[in-house]
Amino acid sequence: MRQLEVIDSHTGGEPTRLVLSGFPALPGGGMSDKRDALRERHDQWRRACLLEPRGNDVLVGALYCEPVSADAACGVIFFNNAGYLGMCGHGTIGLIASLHYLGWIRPGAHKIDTPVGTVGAVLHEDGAVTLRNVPSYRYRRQAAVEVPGHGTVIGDIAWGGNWFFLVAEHGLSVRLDNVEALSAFSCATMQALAAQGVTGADGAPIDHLELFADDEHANSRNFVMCPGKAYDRSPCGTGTSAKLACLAADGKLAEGERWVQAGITGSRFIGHYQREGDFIRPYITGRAHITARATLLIDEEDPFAWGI
Ligand code: PYC
Repeated sequence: MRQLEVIDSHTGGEPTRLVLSGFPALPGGGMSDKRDALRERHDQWRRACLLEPRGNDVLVGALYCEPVSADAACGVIFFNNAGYLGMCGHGTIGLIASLHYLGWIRPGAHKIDTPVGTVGAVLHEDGAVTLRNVPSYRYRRQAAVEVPGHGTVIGDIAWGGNWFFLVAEHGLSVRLDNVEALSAFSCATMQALAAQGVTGADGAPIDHLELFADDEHANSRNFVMCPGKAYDRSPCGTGTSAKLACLAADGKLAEGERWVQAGITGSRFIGHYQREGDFIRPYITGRAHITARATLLIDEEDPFAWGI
């Protein structure tokens, strides 16, 4: 049997499966080279780890790697049911909580290498984690897309470690009892963005969509659709970063001012930003809980050994 050592956690309801060992060694001097090697040569390991029968569509994987920069605690490659993520905010919070659970790190500041750059994370004494995300920015304001069955949908396009389309006007109730309609609308809009060539910078596909509504206990509530058609149970760290970039660009949130972002399940991230030239530097605070430590077994004779 092949064996994968994993630690599962959730951050505001969104699960992360941290893979400690069992994946093949990845060549390359940088995290994006390693991510490309995993995608091009060893994708079956992502599938075995995350897809049924061992996983499910909601799980986000985090492959623990040796650091590539001198002062980082580790490197990480994030992936999900559909492929690979640039960055993952809830996943970084889950990674830090898992490393703390293992006794590998102590409260304090840590650096983590990702395929889209090195991020920072402070593990607080009370277990909360503050992510210092990659520089983020709004790329386009109020871009239009024609969505079959829904008409013209307007949204901002922003980078927060992944590409997001952020929609304020959608006419839908952003509540947990409406996730079917929210998911259908989000998937249709993402398909329309791709079909109509509405992209991030340099033609990068927009693979996350964010819908907003008011919230009684936060500045805003969101619903985030991820690539792979699973919605984020947390407020989404990279999505909250993209939101902060749009608020900053609109002059609606000052540098250092606190923003409370609720997700569709009611969990919350606290954000603020610092200006860095044309970019903002987002800081996102959340909390993760460990749910399992396990050895996944892969039996080569199992017809579903490498996922469904
Ligand atoms: O928290 O950044 C995030 C994230 C991305 C996809 C799922 N969660």
